[in-house]
Amino acid sequence: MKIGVFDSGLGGLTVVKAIDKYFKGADILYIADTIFAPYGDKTHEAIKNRCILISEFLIKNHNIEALIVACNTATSAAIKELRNLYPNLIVIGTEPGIKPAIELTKTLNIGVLATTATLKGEKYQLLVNQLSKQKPIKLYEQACLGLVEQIEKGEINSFKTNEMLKKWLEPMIENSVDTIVLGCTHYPIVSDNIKDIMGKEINLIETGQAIANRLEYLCKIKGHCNFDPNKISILHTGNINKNMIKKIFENNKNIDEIEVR
Ligand code: DGN
Repeated sequence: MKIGVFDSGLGGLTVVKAIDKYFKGADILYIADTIFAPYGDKTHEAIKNRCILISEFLIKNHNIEALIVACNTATSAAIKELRNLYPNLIVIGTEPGIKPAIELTKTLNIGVLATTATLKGEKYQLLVNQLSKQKPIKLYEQACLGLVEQIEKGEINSFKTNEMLKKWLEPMIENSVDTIVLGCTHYPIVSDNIKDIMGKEINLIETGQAIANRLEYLCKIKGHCNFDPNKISILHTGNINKNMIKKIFENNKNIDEIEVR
C-alpha cells in the first residue's frame, strides 16, 4: 500500500519508524520539506499552502492511498483543509498525546514540549479544554524555540542542545511533572537527553505508534490489506543530514534517498 508521509525535515521519520515497526505492507514515500523548514515559525496560512502543494505532489505523482501529516505544526494548520480536499483518501494527522498523558500521570502535573505554532493553534487549545475537564491536571507548556534546528543539524548531544533542554525542563522538575508530551515529531530524537535531565522515571509520550495503529484500523475498514515487506523512500526538498537518518533507523534499514527541488 502506497503511503505518503511528510514533515519539515527529519522529525516525521520518528513516525515512519513506528509505521515500519507496527504496520505491514507499507510502501512509504517520505517527504522531508527541508527547504521550507522550520514550519514552527511560519504563519498558519503559509504552512497550509505548503501542505496542499506537497499532498498534491504525493497524490498526482505517486498515487498514494494514505496521507500522513507527520508533523504537529502542519496538522494544526492544515488537517481540516486536507480532509476536505481529499475525502476519498485516508488522511491522518499528528497531535500532542495529551489523552494518554492524562491516563498515565500520577502527580497530575504534565509537561508539553511543542513548537509555538502548535501551542498557539486552535486545535491544541480545543484538545486541552476538552480533556482537562476529565481530571484536574496542570499543564507546563514549553515552546522549544530552536530545538528543531539543533536536531536537523545533528547536534543532539551538543552542550547548547542540553543547556536549552535543561532550561525548559527545570520548571517541570520543580513542579513534580511525571509525564511529558513530546508535541513535535522531532523531539523523540532527543528523548534520551530528556530522560537524563528529568530522571529515568519520567513518562514520555510520542505519537508514532498511535498513528500506526490508526492507519491499520482505517486500512481494514477500507479493505486495504497487503503484507509485502515495507519499503521506505525519502525525498528531500533541500539539504538533509544523512547521518541523522542512519541514527534514527539505528543503521538497520535500507532506504532510498532522493533530492527533489
Ligand atoms: N516535526 C514538526 C512538528 O511535529 O511540529 C516540527 C515542525 C517544524 O518545522 N518546526
